[in-house]
Amino acid sequence: MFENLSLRLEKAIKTLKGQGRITEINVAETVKEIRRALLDADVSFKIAKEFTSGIKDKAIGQNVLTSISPGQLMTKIVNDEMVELLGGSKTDINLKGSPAVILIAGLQGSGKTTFTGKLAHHLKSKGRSPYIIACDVYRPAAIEQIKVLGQLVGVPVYFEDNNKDPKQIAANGIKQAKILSHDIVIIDTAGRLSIDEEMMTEIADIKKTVNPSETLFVVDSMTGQDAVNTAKAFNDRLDFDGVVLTKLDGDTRGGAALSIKSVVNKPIKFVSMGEKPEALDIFYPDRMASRILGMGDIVSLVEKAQLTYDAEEAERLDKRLRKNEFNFEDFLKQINQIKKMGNLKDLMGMIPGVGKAMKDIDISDDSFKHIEAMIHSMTPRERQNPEIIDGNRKKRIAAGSGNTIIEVNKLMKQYEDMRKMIKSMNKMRPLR
Ligand SMILES: Nc1nc2c(ncn2[C@@H]2O[C@H](COP(=O)(O)OP(=O)(O)O)[C@@H](O)[C@H]2O)c(=O)[nH]1
Ligand SMILES: [Mg+2]
Repeated sequence: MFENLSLRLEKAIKTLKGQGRITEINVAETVKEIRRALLDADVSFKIAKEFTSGIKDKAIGQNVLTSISPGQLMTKIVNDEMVELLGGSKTDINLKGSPAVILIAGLQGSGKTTFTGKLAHHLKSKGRSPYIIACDVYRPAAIEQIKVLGQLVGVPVYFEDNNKDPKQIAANGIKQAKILSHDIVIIDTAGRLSIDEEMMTEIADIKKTVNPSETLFVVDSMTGQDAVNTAKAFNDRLDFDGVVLTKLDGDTRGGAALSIKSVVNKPIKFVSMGEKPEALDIFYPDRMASRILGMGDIVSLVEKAQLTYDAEEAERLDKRLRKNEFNFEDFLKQINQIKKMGNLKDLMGMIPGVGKAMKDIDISDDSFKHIEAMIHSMTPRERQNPEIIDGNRKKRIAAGSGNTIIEVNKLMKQYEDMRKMIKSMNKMRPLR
């Protein structure tokens, strides 16, 4: 789903990789790329522009923690904006009423009838007792289609062969649902190939007659900006409660999904990804965003890091590193910071600076224990001045921590490598 958009966004964010911090200058290129990616995904210019300026505002002036890279921080910012664009949080359908009435509207071919079957299946699996009312009186095959679907999911369908008034059929169906003690009715309606006055009047009349607790607008996501325009037209007339995006399994670029909420200000409630009754998903803006970004893990990493990383300590260490001061006490503190953040294997590759130097070392919780034990066996003076650690001291540290001289030498070498790495890093980054 939305592969191209995902790739483009990933690429845009990658341009920040290797940058020490987010600045007005280096964020500009990324933001431009993001905007282009959105436009190519068929997001309208206005929305793409608003989206990217929101990102820019948030990105500039953000403190980049030493434990995450600007690229990772940017991923988080883009993710948060995207969640907002997609509607914030999940919105449930309103099932009040006995029976609760759900009205399905949309253009012909958008997937209304298929969705009706899916929703019936979904509600039934939740222990409800749905009833379907077939109100597409124009195509003879339509009633047949919904009857077959109803049978497939085990939900009865109300229809009238010789009645051409969908309002009446809907009202009669609801009466019948009450008699049969169904607690939910789903009304499948007819649609035209494009919006016309007659259709709008008909669906508005049905709505007035049945007074639904939930009106859902079904739209084919493959139609891009057209989907958004149709949504607007329907919303102006129907004031619907939620959107169902269908055919997300197809080769859709994502424009409809990303634009619809901000245009009609109604939440997407379901997405449909196939023709089978099971292919219905409740819409979660956050899950969709991390799917589009394909970087859900980075987002949670950044959240975790922001939550647990001791900013003051990081600042202090950063200052020391910039002065090429780095001793075993810093080493120990750094290890503690890293450990606080959880799963080391996941984290190691992502931590710039000191973490990067340690990446090549086999880092598991156990090897940390090793290192910590050795550093703990040093005297404070040794920790602060590693250069005084000579052969005799190494012997003592090895014995004290239950390690061999070889391991102490390895630690000393790692320390030296890190110092070198910090020095070369400092040469590359500007002084503050
Ligand atoms: N791939 C795919 N096809 C779908 C989906 N939803 C509906 N369709 C197909 O789209 C066509 C029109 O669907 P239908 O439910 O009859 O639309 P209606 O005219 O709005 O009732 C049918 O061939 C469906 O099988 C979906 O989520 N994915
Ligand atoms: Mg239909």
